[in-house]
Amino acid sequence: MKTRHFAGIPAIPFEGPGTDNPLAFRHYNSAEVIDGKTMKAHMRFGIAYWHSFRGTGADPFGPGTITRPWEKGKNELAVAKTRMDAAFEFFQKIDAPYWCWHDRDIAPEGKTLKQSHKNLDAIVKHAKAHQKETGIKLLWGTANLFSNPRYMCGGATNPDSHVFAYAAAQVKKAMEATVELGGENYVFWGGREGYETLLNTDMKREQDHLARFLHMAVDYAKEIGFTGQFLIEPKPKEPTKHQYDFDVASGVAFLRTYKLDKHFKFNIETNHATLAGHTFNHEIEVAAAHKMLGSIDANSGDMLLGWDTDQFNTDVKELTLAMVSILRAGGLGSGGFNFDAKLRRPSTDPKDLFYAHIGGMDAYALAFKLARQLLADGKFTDHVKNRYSSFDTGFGKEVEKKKIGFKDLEAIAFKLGEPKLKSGHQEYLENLLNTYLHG
Ligand code: XUL
Ligand code: CO
Repeated sequence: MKTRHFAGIPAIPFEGPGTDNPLAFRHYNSAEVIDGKTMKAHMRFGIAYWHSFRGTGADPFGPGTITRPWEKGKNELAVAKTRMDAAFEFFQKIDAPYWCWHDRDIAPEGKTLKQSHKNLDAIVKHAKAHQKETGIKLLWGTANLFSNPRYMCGGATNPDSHVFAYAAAQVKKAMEATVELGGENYVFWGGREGYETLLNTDMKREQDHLARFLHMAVDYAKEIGFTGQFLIEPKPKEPTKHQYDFDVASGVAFLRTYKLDKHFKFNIETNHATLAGHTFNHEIEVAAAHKMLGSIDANSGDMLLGWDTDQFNTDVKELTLAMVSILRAGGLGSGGFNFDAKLRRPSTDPKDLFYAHIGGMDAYALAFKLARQLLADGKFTDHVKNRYSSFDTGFGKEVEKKKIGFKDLEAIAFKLGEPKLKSGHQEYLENLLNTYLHG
């Protein structure tokens, strides 16, 4: 492994829970084999290029605080290449098998669309060489249809067909780049696909356009041989006041309405779930119920702030509950855990990038192990199964088998009289959960 950009920081070793080395894993042992698969293969961790290599710590009140030594020079393309060298050094040192990008994170936007395409081609070539050398793979690619002012009113939902065409050209190219780099998924997050006010918006027409756009992507995938999974990433708001892919449930309704459900699954992001007023594992359960659980954008929000803070998640309880739902659903398939998370503005030391990912990876690895144990013991599963057992036999079973209706049930209710209250035992279950987390 070449070490140049993070010279003072070694490849992060696994040292186990007893270590006091802050630059070591305590729970994520990438080589550990569980059920015939390494932890690396189970976890499928990905690094988000935009936060970890384009994030500067800038916020609406002040400029960036995080300056990296490779971010200098007039030739934007040359800087982009050096930045990518640093990124691959980091991916290797942190022992993550995947990375994820937006087109504009990895390559500078040119003065014309043609120039932007050319820049992307050059960078994709550079990335391909890095991937070959390191064995690091692309979890997913996506197009940034939200930063450039042309997309101020959306890409696929823009009222101007000219912008729609531009967005289509950009996604076409980003899909080609994803194929070129062997990407296993392609993501659509509609940051500005929504509206600010209905006074100027034809909502139905915009949603029709969005669906049309996604169908075009599906058609083009066939043309270029992209066999990866398409993913929708719901988020209720920010930057747009109301976004069309509000949450998983509204996403399912949208995809079904427009006959896109066979082609898409969900990329669920923790902080987007909480912004929608849901828990992370609620969103996972909704997607799993529809067999549409695709991938995870691993981060967390802040209970006291109402926006997308994109923090690294070290909440083992939240992650264990999420992992239980993911494992029960049969895993993520071609998806993975992508750290769509950024350093806090005052975290300016390159070591912070390592601490942040070590914490996130360790928390997920520990949650994975705890969830496996919890499921293997079967206590929660048995409890839930038992709670619904009156639907396993008798008239309950007939309800599920669609054999009886209101008249039969009225007769049964007359006969049985008032139902007895059956406790949900929530506090008992919360205590039981704590025994897994804290012994
Ligand atoms: C924004 C967000 C995006 C998507 C990719 O909240 O999550 O970074 O993950 O466009
Ligand atoms: Co995301």
